[in-house]
Amino acid sequence: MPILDEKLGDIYDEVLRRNPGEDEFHQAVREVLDSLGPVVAKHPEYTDAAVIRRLCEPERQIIFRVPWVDDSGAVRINRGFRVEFNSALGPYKGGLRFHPTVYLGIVKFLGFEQIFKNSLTGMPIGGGKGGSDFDPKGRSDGEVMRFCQAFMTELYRHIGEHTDVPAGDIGVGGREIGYLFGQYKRITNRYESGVLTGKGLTWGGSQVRTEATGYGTVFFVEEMLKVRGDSFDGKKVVVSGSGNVAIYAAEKVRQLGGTVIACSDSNGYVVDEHGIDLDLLKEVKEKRRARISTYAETRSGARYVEGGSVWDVPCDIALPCATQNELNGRDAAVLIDNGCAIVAEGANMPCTPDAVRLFAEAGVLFAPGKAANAGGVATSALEMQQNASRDSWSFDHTERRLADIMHGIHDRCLEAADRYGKPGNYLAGANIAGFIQVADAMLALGVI
Ligand code: NDP
Ligand code: 2IT
Repeated sequence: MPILDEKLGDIYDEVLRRNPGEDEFHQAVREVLDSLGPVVAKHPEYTDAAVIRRLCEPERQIIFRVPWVDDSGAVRINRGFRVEFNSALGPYKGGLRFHPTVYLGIVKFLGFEQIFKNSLTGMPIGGGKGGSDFDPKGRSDGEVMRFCQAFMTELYRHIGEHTDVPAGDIGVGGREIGYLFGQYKRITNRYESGVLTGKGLTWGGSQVRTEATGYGTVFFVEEMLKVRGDSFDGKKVVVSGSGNVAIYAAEKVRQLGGTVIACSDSNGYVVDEHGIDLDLLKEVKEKRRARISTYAETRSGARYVEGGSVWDVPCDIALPCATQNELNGRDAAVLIDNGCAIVAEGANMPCTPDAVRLFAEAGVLFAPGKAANAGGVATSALEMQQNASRDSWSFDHTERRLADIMHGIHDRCLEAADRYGKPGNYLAGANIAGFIQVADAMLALGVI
């Protein structure tokens, strides 16, 4: 790890001390601080007004009990979280994650990342994140509905279209947003569309929100390629995961002329040299909610590998779209040996610090999640815009807006990287550009 300058080192030590055991949060803070040396050197006002210290402390952290009744009549207890991290730029905005690994450290890392990501979009949204250690796998529709209702029965008092606007993340998609919105509406007796994003198209949702994160990641990579006079045409791409982000990243890669030859879930991966069949993938994952192994059972020529690492599959472009720390130093070394030229994070913090360092040393272009996956939350902000004006836009119009936003984020990263002496470094550029906008807003709003 690079050595932090003295002021930033003290701030990092304080974060470690104040937040014991929250490894993912430490990692996310460290990654941002590693980029801010040249910024604080030029702008002492940020450290003088304790902007970075304030940024590292969430404005509000809510932890609550979620009791619900399963199909056998047994009472179950889960833990719910909402971390309202920073509202300098707008209402707290960020997804809800339902996964058994969720604890405060995960929610805080995601909420912290979200501040800079949302700032980079240029839209008026603050940063927050929430979720629960509830595991939706194997649960019936009725159980998921009762869980969502119990979760919202506490959450509703903390959110609102001008306060805090949750959306989906791992384990939370259109079905869950529906149950959550239904319960919010029932408790408050208000049809407040802008309180959640990722809603269904017939009741206030936006075109392209489902596709937005995956499409946006691929639009970002398209810009990286364009700058180098290249395109997706003929490129072999590996995508990890097979959820919302992975599926729509794969769809846009195919539309742009690339071939996605592998994807995965937490049990294993499939390789399909002819290109992943997206209709089949959607049928298996979105409709049947089955495992990725089912894909290989149905598709001739596809191979399923139980366990192992999807990054062993040789490719030109790697898109990690599953979860944090899913691509480690070993995986990075294999990708580099196999000639991979670009890695873009569709997921939040999927590459470990070791992997990121190896990519930099090997000259592999690396797009950090807070830039590359910002298309999801940006389209959420477009959904809020449509809700506020009681309008609904066409698919084409919304997709063009998304493409423009990703183009803008790409250029903002490069411009900030250049200005602070790190030309071509998307990681530094994303951290610096995201930070400066929110830091300037915090200075303007005074000590609050
Ligand atoms: P989904 O729940 O739709 O899909 C998650 C995918 O990742 C599944 O294939 C899942 O496999 C796999 N996965 C999850 N946890 C693990 C794990 N511990 N080890 C291996 N594989 C795992 O989630 P999304 O596609 O929405 O989210 C994927 C990533 O993208 C997350 O990092 C999320 O934070 C990020 N993201 C999502 C956005 C969105 O709009 N949805 C926006 C920006 C970022 P399995 O089924 O086996 O669990
Ligand atoms: O990580 C993310 O940006 C998301 N899960 C989407 C958040 C949102 O509010 O759309």
